[in-house]
Amino acid sequence: MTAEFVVVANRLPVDRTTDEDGNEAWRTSPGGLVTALEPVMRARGGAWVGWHGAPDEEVAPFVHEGYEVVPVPLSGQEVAEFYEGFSNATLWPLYHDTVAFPEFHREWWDAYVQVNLRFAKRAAEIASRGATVWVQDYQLQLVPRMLRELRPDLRIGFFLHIPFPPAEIFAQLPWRREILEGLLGADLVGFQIQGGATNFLRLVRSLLRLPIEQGVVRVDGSHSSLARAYPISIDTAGFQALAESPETLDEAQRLLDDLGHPKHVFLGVDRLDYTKGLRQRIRAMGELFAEGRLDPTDTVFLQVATPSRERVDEYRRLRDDIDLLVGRINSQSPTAGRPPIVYLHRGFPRQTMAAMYRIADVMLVTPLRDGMNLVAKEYVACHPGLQGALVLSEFAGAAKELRQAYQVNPYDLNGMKDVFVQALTDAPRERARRMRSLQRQVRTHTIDRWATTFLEDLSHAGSDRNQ
Ligand code: GDG
Repeated sequence: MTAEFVVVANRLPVDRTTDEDGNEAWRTSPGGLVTALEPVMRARGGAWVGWHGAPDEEVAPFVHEGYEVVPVPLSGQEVAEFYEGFSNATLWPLYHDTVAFPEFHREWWDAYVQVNLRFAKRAAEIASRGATVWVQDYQLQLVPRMLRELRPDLRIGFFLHIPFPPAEIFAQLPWRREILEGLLGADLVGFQIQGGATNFLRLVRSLLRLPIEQGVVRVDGSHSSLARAYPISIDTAGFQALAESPETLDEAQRLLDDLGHPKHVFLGVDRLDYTKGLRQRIRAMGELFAEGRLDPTDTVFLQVATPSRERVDEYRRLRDDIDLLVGRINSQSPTAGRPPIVYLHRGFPRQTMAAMYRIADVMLVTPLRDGMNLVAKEYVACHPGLQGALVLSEFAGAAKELRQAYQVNPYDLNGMKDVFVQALTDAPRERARRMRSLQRQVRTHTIDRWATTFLEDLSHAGSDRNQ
């Protein structure tokens, strides 16, 4: 089997499930990258190369939703060193403004190189002559160059879903040159916002001393690489249709019944990750309840935290911290009924998420740093009418587009508290004005447009082919 269009990502877009009779099946998995790219694959077909999620196991390729799924094996040690180590305990905190301390270990780096090479080789095997290969995200930054060396006939794109940090932070990385050179193997390197592209180009100039003109890096005599921003989005119409389906309406009703029909609902939906600003958000809400600025008898704060990376130490600590914080706030509530914070540490079907977005009067999206943040856009797509309110951190990529959200600095607790209350109490006309503008943005800038624009630019970018 070969394919003309290949996506390469650390994880496959499917999770294995086993039913009561022991039958195995594959189900589309949650997460930002998958939410964004799965509709693109369904529409275009091709192959998706990635790890299937279980260590020390070879899985044969199979077809899912009309495209080919090509599993890449990882050993238990590679999961620990490449995935949990270098990807999630070195690069993830480093690229998110060092909001947690990045760890540098040489053996993690060795595993990163080894696994990147395996992904590059697998993609090289299945890409047809002159094919387009689209490599995704921070776990695979060496793949573009490795792939170009294996297969100079390919058109290679790369998209980084997380922020690309300022030079002062990136420069800490002992392997900074290798990463930059790895990315420059692509004909087109995409970032969420222009700031990421600018940071990258500045580093290329200062560390590699390569000539750059209008975002195009001349890498060598035959290859150049364009760096540009492509803000990612969602399947807006799909989310809207889901939110309006009779099943979702029923589910929203059930949710309100369970919550005891509060007058006001605040909502947070995040992977349980230290970049998402959960500690600060929960403290701010806790203080508002404690000070009586929000009344726990008629207001609830529903916070979903999807389990994530539970084998990485920093994530375990975060989980404990949040349990403690929520427990403390709820235990001090003056009322005996439903607690002010309903905290759910588990994943939900997409339909339940849509029902939650429907019933939320105020959506709290307050990351300390975030590449884009799709939850903010999903809320705008799903919440009916014009009376919802989106509170959005200025440090999320989405803040560059969703200008009319109630923007906050998540490090400023008092400022955040004021805006949380303002978002709830502003005049209906003001809320409608903001919401109308957000809806216009999310309806015109869809995932389809994102993918089409990137792939169209990729078809013109880069090297002279030697086919
Ligand atoms: C990375 C970047 C960038 C969450 N819990 C459940 C669930 N989700 C879905 C949400 C949303 C997605 O996962 C999360 O996307 P985000 O963008 O908010 O965040 P990351 O996972 O950190 O994504 C981010 C993104 O990549 C895309 O480029 O925006 O900045 O960090 O779609 O709805 N979905 C379901 N159940 C859950 O419990 N079904």
